[in-house]
Amino acid sequence: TLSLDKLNMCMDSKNHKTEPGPEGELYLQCSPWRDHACCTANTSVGAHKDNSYLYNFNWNHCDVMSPKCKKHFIQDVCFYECSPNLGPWIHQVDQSWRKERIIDVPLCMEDCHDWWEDCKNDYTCKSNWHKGWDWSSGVNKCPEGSTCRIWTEVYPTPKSMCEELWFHSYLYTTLPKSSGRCMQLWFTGPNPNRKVAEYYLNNAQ
Ligand code: FOL
Repeated sequence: TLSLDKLNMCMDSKNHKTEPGPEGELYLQCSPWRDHACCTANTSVGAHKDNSYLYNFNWNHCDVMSPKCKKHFIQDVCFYECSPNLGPWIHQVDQSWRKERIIDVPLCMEDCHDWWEDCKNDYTCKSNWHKGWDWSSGVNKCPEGSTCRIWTEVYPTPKSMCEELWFHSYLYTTLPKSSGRCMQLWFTGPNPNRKVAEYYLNNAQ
C-alpha cells in the first residue's frame, strides 16, 4: 500500500529500505537507530568501511583521513542511511543514483562544530563532494586541475563545511541540541529527531 507519513518514512535513494522498522542489531556507530531504522544491518556495516559498497566513496582522496575526522563521516552516513525522520526535508531529484535527497536539514551546532574541529587538520581537493570527481578508477579521485588543500582553506568555517560538503543536505544553525529544534547526528538512547521533525512539519520553514 502507498502511504506517506512524513514523520515515519525512508527516502527513495540507493540503499534505503522502503519503510522504517526495527533491525535488532546495527553496527557500532549506527546502533542508536536499531529500534527504528531505514538502513539494514548490511548498510550499517558498509557505513564503517573505506571505499564501501554503499557508494564506493573514497574518504582518503587526499592524504589518509584521520580517524577522528572519519568518525564524523561514518556518523553522517549512519544518519543519512538510517534516519526515519527526514520526511520534512526530502525532495525529488533527477540523479542517476537516487530519486530523492535531503535539503537543508537543520543541524545542531555542536554536531557541525565538532565535525569541523576534528577535521580541520585534514586535506581535501573539493568543497562539494557530491559532484565532479574522477570516477575512472571505480572510486572517486581528485579531478584533474584540483589540488589537495588544508581543510580550513576549503572550508573556512563550520557552516561552510556543513552546508557545502553534501551540497546543502544540511542547514547550519546556531541551535544547541538542548533546543529540540535541530537534528542530531550524535545521540544515545531514544532518537530525539522525531520530535524535531514534527516541529518543522507543523511550523513550515
Ligand atoms: N550524507 C548526507 N548527509 N547527505 C548526502 O546526500 C549524502 N550522500 C552520500 C553520502 N553521505 C551523505 C553519497 N555520496 C556520488 C558522489 C557522492 C555520493 C554519492 C555519489 C557520485 O557518483 N558523484 C558523481 C555525480 C553523480 C550524479 O550526480 O549523477 C560525480 O560527479 O562525482
